[in-house]
Amino acid sequence: MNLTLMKVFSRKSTLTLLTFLCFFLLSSCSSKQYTSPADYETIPLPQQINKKEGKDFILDNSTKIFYPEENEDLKQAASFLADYIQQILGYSIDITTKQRDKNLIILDVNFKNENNEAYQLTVDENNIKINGSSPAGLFYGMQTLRKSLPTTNYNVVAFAPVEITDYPAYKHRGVSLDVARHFFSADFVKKYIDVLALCNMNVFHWHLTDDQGWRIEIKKYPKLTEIGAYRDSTIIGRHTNTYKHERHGGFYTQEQIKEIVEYARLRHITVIPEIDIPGHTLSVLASYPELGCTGGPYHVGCEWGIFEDVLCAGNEDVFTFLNDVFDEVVQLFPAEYMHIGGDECLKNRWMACPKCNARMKEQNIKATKEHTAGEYLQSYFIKRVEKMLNDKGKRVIGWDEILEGGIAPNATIMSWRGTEGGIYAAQKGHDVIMTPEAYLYLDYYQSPHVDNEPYTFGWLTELKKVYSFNPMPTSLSNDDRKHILGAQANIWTEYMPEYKNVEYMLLPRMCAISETVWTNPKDKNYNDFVNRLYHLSQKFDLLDYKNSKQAFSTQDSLVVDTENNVLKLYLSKFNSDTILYTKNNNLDKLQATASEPIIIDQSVTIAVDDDYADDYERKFIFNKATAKPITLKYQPDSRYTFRGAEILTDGTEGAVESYRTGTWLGFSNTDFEAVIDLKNEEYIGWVSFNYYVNTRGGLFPPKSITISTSSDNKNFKTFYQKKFDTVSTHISPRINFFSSSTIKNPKARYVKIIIETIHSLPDWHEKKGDKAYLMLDEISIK
Ligand code: TNX
Repeated sequence: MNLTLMKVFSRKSTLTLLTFLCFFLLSSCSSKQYTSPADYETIPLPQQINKKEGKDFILDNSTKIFYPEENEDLKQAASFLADYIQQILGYSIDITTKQRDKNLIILDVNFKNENNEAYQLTVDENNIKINGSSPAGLFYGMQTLRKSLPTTNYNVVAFAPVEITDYPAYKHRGVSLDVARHFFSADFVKKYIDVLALCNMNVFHWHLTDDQGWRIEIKKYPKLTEIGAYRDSTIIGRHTNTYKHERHGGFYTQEQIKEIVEYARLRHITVIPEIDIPGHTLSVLASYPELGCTGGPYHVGCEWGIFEDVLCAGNEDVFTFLNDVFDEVVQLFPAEYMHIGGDECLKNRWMACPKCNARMKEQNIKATKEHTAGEYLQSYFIKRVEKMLNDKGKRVIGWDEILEGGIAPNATIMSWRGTEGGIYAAQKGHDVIMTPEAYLYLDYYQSPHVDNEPYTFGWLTELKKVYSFNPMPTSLSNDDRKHILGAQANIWTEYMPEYKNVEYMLLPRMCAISETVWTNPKDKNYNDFVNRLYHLSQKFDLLDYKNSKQAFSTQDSLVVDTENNVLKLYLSKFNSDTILYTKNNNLDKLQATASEPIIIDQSVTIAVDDDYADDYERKFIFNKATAKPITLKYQPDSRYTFRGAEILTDGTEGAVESYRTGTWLGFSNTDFEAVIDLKNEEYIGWVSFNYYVNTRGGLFPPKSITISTSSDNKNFKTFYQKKFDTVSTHISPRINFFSSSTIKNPKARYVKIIIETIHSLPDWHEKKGDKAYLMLDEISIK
């Protein structure tokens, strides 16, 4: 088992599984009946929950699900509901078309509401009634009922009398899955759809093609799947230049696709396929090299990122090809929309290609102040494909890059590089789906303890941040607001080799998005959400979905107190005011509260054990620089600033797996100069720190390091200087430790560190001239 997987199949999940097994065994051995209450406060939180007076409705195996005869939709719904109850409570209940006075769960679809996904769920002593404004509305009512069941496998459930009226805030409630970077079986796709349904999501955006694999059978172009669906090897990690030499791939036959689309339809989920063009198409070019600008040879992508080779915009055969492909695609997907990608298309090949140049001449394309000629050519390309699809009766969605060079007349925008593109498009009268990467990309880390997590592309998007997103920009006029159709969570699978990785990254963060697109924003409350999530999380366990327990684990926040030169560690937990922790794995348990910090003034490891959630452990290394004031002459890069300079002296070593989650400070295009005030004259033995090197990612070692000391912060005396050799070939990702030699005349109050950097990437680098970064952490003075 590789490391990523080992982390996914953690000790905790084995424990959870064992707990459930015990429950099943115990409850099947004993004849005793337990009653436990249903809990309507689930996720997404229903719009209105009105408690009523009266006795509880008791659900047991004598309860029946009733639907009016000869209604196929309701018959289907009844069978789903029976399955759901069986999955959670462990026993089956009957379905009937015969009315009776009592002990029924009545399904119906005549609830009058202007929202066509609304439902009302009423419970009284005699019956439960779920009444949808449509079969979809009924379906969501059933999801609420299903999520309200206790997970502890009790035999009997007591439903308090209630009237729940519920409907979604947005009509596009999407989740994507990238099956191109890693291929997942049709069975897993169904399991994925199931959990979307559980959380009231209604769009499954299926990213079917990319550089690293073409996953949809196209009968007219068999090489797309014979060649384009497989790659010979896969890069290990990021920028490592080392590969796993194993063929990877697969595709879905048209029959499988039809089956999945139908499977989703029954669960009121629309499948929108994405055929990503004109960039992200190496898998097409490997299959049909004549569709590229250079003619190849090409091969299916074995690493991640963006590639120069894209579909030729000057070759008519490309448009014939796309027309044929879409002829088949539109037959398979009844959705109103087709997603045509349009993201991250490099223009280098087009600019050097005679056919593309002829096309630009024919179209009278010239660069302007606003856009490059390449962007106008991309706009031409997208507009042509949009027309092609409009003629086939479909509307198109594209990533926000399709705004560049002029938006296709009827296109809907998926705003991913932020919300600005979406705002602009809405103001221009286009529909928009919000999916800003900083909030809704679920391929980023969800826990700050990144070295204990499965490897990702970097960045930190904790549950709380996902939850905080509001799809409706305040800057939009009332009139333009109608263009915001909703929001979407995206799962890109570069670093998710196994389906368990996908589940873990999706859950529970998708739940936060589900509440965002469903519930009234004024009813959203993060702490309340986490409490409700705790119950839902147990359902994920029961249904065998790997999910992160980070939100239930010990949360911390660190204050670097440069007045008193101590670190203050605040611990908190969602369901308890006090926390028992240990120091240095000592057996003694100490008590912390959310308002009283643990004061740290020496090296120590703080740990908290947890039964259900992740254990907590944080190591602090104290030295003379820790918690001392530090001032920077040049500011860090805005993307790598996080908490600012204090990161360098907060007693916390930078993470090994990622420099993007707030434990490293990054500088670009500038030198580094810092002064640390030790507050008193101190003996200084030596100065050390780490720097992260990853030349393919733009992270370079210093050019030189100079260290000087002073007693008055004015006159500094240099005691150490080192020049580094020029880097002239790539260095794989690593953390380098730097330490000065011992200082001769050691007593001083101020320590200055100057690091010269290369500022921009050297000529030999693929991205020459781009910003070069210096990534630093934890300065130590001993
Ligand atoms: C950007 S989102 C991409 C994807 C990557 C993703 C990784 C978008 C339109 N393009 O191709 O998988 O970043 O986070």
